[in-house]
Amino acid sequence: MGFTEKQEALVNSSWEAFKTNIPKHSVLFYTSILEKAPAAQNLFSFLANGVDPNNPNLTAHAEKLFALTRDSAGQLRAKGVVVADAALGAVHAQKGVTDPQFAVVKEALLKTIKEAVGDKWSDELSNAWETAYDALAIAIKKAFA
Ligand code: HEM
Ligand code: ISQ
Repeated sequence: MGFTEKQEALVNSSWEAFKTNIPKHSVLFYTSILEKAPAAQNLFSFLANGVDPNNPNLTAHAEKLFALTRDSAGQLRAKGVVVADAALGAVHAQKGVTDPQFAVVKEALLKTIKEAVGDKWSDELSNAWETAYDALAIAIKKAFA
């Protein structure tokens, strides 16, 4: 079975939960990434001063990544496939982003969603985000060529 309406609804409702406190959730997101991949601090200009929730650049980048993953769930449900902007592929190709880095960001995203939704968390919810993220990551990597 393809990506279902229910999965899309789970992603959309938890995206709303994420948005209720973007600074807080962004801190967990970046902290989780840096725990597993300390070198990521040098990749992102907006982490130069550490994980500062008052840095609007930091929260805007996190919000963008979550928003694109949420859009990816919508594309999956509507069309069964995710297409990424060529520009998105180009940025990551230029930075030489690797599969292990995609995995680190995914784990941090799932952990953050878990915090954001609290007792609404379920395996089904987590799987829906994971599926949307994986499809988006594949789309970004395709644009690498
Ligand atoms: C830039 C999204 C995965 C590293 C960007 C940008 C977007 C984006 C939209 C453009 C600038 C911005 O608005 O942030 C995504 C999405 C991902 C993903 C949706 C996963 C599905 C990764 C991974 C890494 C990475 C795994 C490596 C750890 C970067 C870097 C930039 C960037 C270094 C340039 C940042 C800068 O301008 O300082 N990404 N990204 N991205 N991304 Fe990603
Ligand atoms: C990857 N690409 C763009 C923005 C990001 C923000 C936080 C973590 C990873 C990211």
